[in-house]
Amino acid sequence: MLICFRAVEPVIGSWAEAVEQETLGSHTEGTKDGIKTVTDTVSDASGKYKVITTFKLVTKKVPRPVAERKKWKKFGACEGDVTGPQVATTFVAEEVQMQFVRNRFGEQQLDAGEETSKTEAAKAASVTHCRYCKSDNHWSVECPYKAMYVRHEDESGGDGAEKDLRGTQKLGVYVPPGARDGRLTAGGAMRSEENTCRVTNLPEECDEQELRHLFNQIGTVTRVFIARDKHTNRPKGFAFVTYERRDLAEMAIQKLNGYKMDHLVLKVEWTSMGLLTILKKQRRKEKEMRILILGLDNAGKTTILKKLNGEDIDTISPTLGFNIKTLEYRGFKLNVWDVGGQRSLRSYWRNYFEQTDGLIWVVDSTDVDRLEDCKRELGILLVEERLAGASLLVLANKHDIPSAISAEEIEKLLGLKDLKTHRWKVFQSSAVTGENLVEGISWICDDIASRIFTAD
Ligand SMILES: Nc1nc2c(ncn2[C@@H]2O[C@H](COP(=O)(O)OP(=O)(O)O)[C@@H](O)[C@H]2O)c(=O)[nH]1
Ligand SMILES: [Mg+2]
Repeated sequence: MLICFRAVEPVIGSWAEAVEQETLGSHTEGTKDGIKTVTDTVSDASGKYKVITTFKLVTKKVPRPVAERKKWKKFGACEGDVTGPQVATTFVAEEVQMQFVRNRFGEQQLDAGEETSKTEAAKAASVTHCRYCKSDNHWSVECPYKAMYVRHEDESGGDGAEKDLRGTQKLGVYVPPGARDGRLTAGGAMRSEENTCRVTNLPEECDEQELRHLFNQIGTVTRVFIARDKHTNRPKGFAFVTYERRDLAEMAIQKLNGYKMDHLVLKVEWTSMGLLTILKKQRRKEKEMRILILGLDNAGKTTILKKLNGEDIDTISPTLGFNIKTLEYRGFKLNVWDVGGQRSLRSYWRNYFEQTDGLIWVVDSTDVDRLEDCKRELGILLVEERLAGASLLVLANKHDIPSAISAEEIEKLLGLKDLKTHRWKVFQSSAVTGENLVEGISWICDDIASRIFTAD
């Protein structure tokens, strides 16, 4: 590797200049004590002069393919040159460290993020997906509920599907797995999560029979399920107990929560991860929307997001990376990304455009001086192909401040009237008072839903 450390006048700033001046006369090279001296005679309009360039020769180990590459035969204008880099056309500068903006899941990352937002981002970027309980934070093999699902799959196997509730053959009629083999009671409540309580802190020695016996003292138990390790088959310390009726489960929670079993104290509570929850969750997933909050820095994006999320808005510092929040609204799951708006971060915005259903553009209604900047940045976004069709909610924010200009004026100044490529609406808002935040979100949800979800 060659490192140039001195150039004698006239200074050749780059290899391009060197090539330009290459109407060279004589050219000599010599190496002494690890220093290579190249002497060229250059002629240009101002006359003829000598350029002496000295190089310190440094030997550096490189991977074999790189070394091999240096031996490749040259082509084109350099066809006659010897192999390896030529001083006239090669300028070795400092090494450039490459930083990848995608992680191993293919998700984009931002190097300027705060540590906390990085963790949040990492969480959000995680695509670990369990095919049993659909949770995002573990793989299928590690699913704590796997045994339960495997059992359901087993139970639903065979010809159960063709039998009706009384167990008789009834071909061509679909019977849900939960209702096969006569497992459904009259009220259809056997599997209902509503009648199920979760028992944790269960001693390892406790088996189904013992647990059923204990819980049967309250009322008829229709199902007991103890979670077991799939390799060792040892109990994992929690179980689900389903009663015939909800009031029995409620009573069990009252009576048996805190019950001493062997050396442990049982915890009995409503289940939060029953099948029904999972099914509901699954269905909700279909109602997921991805919304991006953008705007110039200081517009109030982070404050809006915090306010919507019911968080304290007194401690807000400029967003260096991004905040990701998941909000639940009217059965919709909104994945909202708040990306820093500083000029230096704007080029990163495009990393977040993928699969964006809606864009919330936040404007500081008191910052009239930057409205032109604001209009330009919005204009850049609206021609972005990946944002095509995204619903646009413009929040004319900080409306609680008397100097704020009206939403109509902002609409005019941003030139929204001519916008035909996106469905849009402007709301005057305040992240401090909460004015119109819910109304704005409601509008964007409806607008997105009308485009992307088919009727239930
Ligand atoms: N009065 C008032 N101040 C606001 C409002 N929204 C945000 N702010 C303040 O404006 C500053 C910038 O807010 P921030 O959420 O960090 O803006 P971001 O850069 O767009 O995320 C903070 O000091 C907020 O308290 C608002 O609606 N009214
Ligand atoms: Mg912010």
